Amino acid sequence: MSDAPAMRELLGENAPSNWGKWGPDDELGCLNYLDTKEVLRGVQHIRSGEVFTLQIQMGRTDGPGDPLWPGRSGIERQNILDEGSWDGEGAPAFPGGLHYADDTAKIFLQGSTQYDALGHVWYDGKLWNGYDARTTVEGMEKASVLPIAEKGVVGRGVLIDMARHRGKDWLDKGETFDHNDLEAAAKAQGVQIEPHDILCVRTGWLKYWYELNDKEQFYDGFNEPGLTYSRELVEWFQSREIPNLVTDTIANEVTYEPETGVALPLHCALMRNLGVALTEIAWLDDLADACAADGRWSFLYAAAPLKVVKGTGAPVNPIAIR
Ligand code: UVW
Repeated sequence: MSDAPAMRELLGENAPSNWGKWGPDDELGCLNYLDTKEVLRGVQHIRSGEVFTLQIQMGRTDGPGDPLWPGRSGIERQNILDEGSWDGEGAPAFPGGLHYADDTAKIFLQGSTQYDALGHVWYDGKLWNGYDARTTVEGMEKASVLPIAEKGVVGRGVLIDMARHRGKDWLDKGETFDHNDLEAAAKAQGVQIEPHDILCVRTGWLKYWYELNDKEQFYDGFNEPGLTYSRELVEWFQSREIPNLVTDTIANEVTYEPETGVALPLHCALMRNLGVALTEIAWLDDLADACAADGRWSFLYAAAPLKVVKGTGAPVNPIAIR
C-alpha cells in the first residue's frame, strides 16, 4: 500500500468546486460556458481556412501501435465482409451486383483521442456535481459522455506549446509545469489565454511515442509529463472559467504528483470538482507547426465525441480551423 495521502487530504476539505453552479441535474460542467457567443468568438479566429484534425490514427500497425494508458489495449478491428465474401455458393447477392466491406471493432472508449465523461473519475464515493458513485455500476447513469456528445464542444481554442517554449522536442518523463508556466509560454508566444478558451497544451509526448517506437522504454517508469496539482492552479482554472483542457498526453497531467505520489489528482480537482472536460491523446504537432510559422496561436476548435449511451468516454476527432 502506498503512503500517498488520500485524494481528499491532498485537495482539501474545502477544495474549489463548481458543484451546483448549473443546477442539481447538470452533466456538462464547465462546457456550459460554451454558449452561442463563444461559438461566434471562436469563428473570429479563422483567418486562413486551414483545417487540422487532432485525432491520432486508430489501429496503426506500422510503428509502436496506439499510445494507451497502461492496462488498456488498442482497437481490435475485424473484417467481416470483403471481396472474398462474395465468391462462391451461398454468398450474399444483391440486385445489381453490389459488393461491400464490413468491419466490427472492439475498443476501449478511452483507447484513442477521446473525451472523458465528467463522471469518469471520482473519490469519496461522489462524482461530478455530487452524484453517487454507485450510479456508475454497469454503465454511467450520470455524467456519462453522452451529454457532452449531444452538446458538442465549440469555441475559441488557444494552443500553448510547452515543449517549444522549453526548447525541446518533447518534455521528459515526469516533467511538470503549472499555470504560471502556461501564462509565461502564452506571453512568449504573443497570445493571451482568455476566459472560456478551450486550452490546448502541447508537450511533444505523442511525438516521443511515435519517434521512440519502443514500447518497453516508453512504459518503463511510466510517468507522463504535464500539469501538476496546486490549489492555485485549480483556482486559476476556476477563475478563468476554462471549459476544456486538451493535451497530447494520455492523461492530461503528470501521472504522479511529485511531492506526494498521488496519481492523477487534477482529474479529480478539475474534472470531478470543477467540471472541466478533459480531452486526451490529441495530435497537436501539425497545428503547433502552423501556429509557430505565422505566430497565430488561436483558432476555432470544434469537437463532438461519439454518442455512447452510459459511456465513460468516447473517441473523438476534434477539428481546429485557423
Ligand atoms: C484514467 O482515468 C486512468 O485515465 P484517462 O483519463 O486517460 O482515461
